Amino acid sequence: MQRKHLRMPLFVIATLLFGLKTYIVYRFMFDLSIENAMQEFILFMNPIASAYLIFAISVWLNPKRQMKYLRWTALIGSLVLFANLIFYRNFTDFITIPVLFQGNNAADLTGSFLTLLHWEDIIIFLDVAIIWYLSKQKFDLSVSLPRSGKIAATAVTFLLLAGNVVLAEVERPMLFVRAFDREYLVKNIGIYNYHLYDMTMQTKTRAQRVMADESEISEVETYLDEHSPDLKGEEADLFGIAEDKNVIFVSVESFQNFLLDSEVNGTETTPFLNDLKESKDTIWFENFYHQTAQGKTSDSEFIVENSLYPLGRGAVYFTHAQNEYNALPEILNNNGYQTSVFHANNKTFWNRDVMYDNIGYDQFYGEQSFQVTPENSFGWGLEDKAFFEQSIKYLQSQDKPFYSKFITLTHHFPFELPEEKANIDLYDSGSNTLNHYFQTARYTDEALEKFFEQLKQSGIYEDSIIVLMGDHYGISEYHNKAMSQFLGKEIDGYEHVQLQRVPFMVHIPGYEGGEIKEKVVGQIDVKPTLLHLLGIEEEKDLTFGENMFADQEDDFVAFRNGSFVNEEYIYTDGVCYDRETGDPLEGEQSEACAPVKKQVDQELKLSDNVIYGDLFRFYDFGNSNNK
Ligand code: GP9
Ligand code: MN
Repeated sequence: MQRKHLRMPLFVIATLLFGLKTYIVYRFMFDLSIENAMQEFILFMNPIASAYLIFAISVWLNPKRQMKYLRWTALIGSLVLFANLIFYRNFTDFITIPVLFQGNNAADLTGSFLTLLHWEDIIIFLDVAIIWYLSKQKFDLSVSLPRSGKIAATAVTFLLLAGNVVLAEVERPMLFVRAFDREYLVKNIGIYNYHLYDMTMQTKTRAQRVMADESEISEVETYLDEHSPDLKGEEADLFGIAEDKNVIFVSVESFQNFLLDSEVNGTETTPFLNDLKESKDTIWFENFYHQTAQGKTSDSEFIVENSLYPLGRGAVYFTHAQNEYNALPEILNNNGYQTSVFHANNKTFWNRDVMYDNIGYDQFYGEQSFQVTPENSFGWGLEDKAFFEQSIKYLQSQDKPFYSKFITLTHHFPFELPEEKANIDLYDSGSNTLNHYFQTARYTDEALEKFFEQLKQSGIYEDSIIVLMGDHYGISEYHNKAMSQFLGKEIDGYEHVQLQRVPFMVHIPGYEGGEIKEKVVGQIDVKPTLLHLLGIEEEKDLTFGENMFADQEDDFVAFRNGSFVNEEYIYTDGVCYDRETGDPLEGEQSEACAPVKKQVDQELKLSDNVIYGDLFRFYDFGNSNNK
């Protein structure tokens, strides 16, 4: 084999090109926060280490196979990077294995997909084109090394990797333990090693169910006994106020609190909800937080139904739909309620058909139950106004009392609305998403107003309580710049957490005791709160949330990434803020969050154990539905 000495082997060229390209993409196309020179260096180094890891394996192959291996791995690696970038633009997050198996969702996302493509994405495939071209040339860029040379080339891989891991660990101690923070992982070890890590985690959690045993559920029980206030339901004033009434629960898509009382060019965004929250028949929790993670709407449903935390990776609705639960619909069924869900989307989206069946909903009115025409649909499908209107006849046919959950759809990313249906101007900022956000929010506000009127006309209103809840954020961190223009302030960690507040209103026709509650509460508290209002007292249940009407104020709202809010503090990204002033606490004071943080971590872990180990199968809820 004749080779010119000056020729650089293709695996080295590929390492440099691919590594550099990946660095450019991390640095300029993702929105990763780089705080110091060390982080910058790690970000630069890890793509080169990863690229070398992938390409250096080729030295063990014969020259022809080497070329084939290099061009295909470069292409596959680039596709992985590209898929993550698209996913990131939508969710400010990285792909996990469970998310990959949510194929139906990906297919339904085609409408949003085009808006997530940018012309500069071509960069991702430039090096592939070069590597492909070089690998096909007559001049030979392969290497044939003696065995010792092959071993040496491979040894360099381990050196680079070890260097990377050591630097990452110095920069972020316990990086691998705190895996829920995917951004840290990607920044420090790169997207490819992150995927390897994710695969290992996946295998580990699968094994967890097999390994789980009964003693683990006692641990959860003991923790909940120790940390729940000893408060009998009847002691709080609203116990049973909605007894025997129908419950209409509306999960309002992507609705954040900052929409309430906001204006665009002098026009109110949500006139109906603004009035509703002040109504004498409404109790509005103004400090109510969503606690969802990768499973978005389905996570919010899961939290509300089970008072358990969602998972840090994937959507529980997909990953653990067959588990044993003691969910709200099952409990309501046992108490004489008919239970149903209304949502005008494909029934399999988020694996809802499977999960709903498992947790006991009697009916699911999906897309097939509605008349969807070109006139009454756009974006994600049937528009909210038609959705509510067409649902009334089904509601009337329910046996009373009933519990019906409605999930709206129009106010969903990318928040686009036909011009003639928009009754408020577009906002004007650098973010197209935020600019549109107000128009669809206004549309959904109008749809809710009409829904209330229809409920009144059909005679359902008087015998029902109506609960409205925002499912999760609609404007991700990716739009912080535009958000800070809108709010007129910088979005730091504190503001980011505060932006996770979503509407939670309990409307009780004829109540007249309406008020605005300041208490810090979250989605995890919804299940015990609804049961309290309905006067249902479960002898045995395991819930991480608490009745929002109870007086105790030592509780916290934990987020999936380990951040939390309680009455005094907001903790996020390692900073403890004074909740009142928004100031970060310094010196010794900054330790104030530590004890709560410890409990938050413990609680998230116990909830995970319940899900991964399917631990409720070992617990007797004293309920005929449970096996
Ligand atoms: C889909 C709808 C939206 O059916 O609930 O889901 P999301 O993308 O918000 O999780
Ligand atoms: Mn949603």
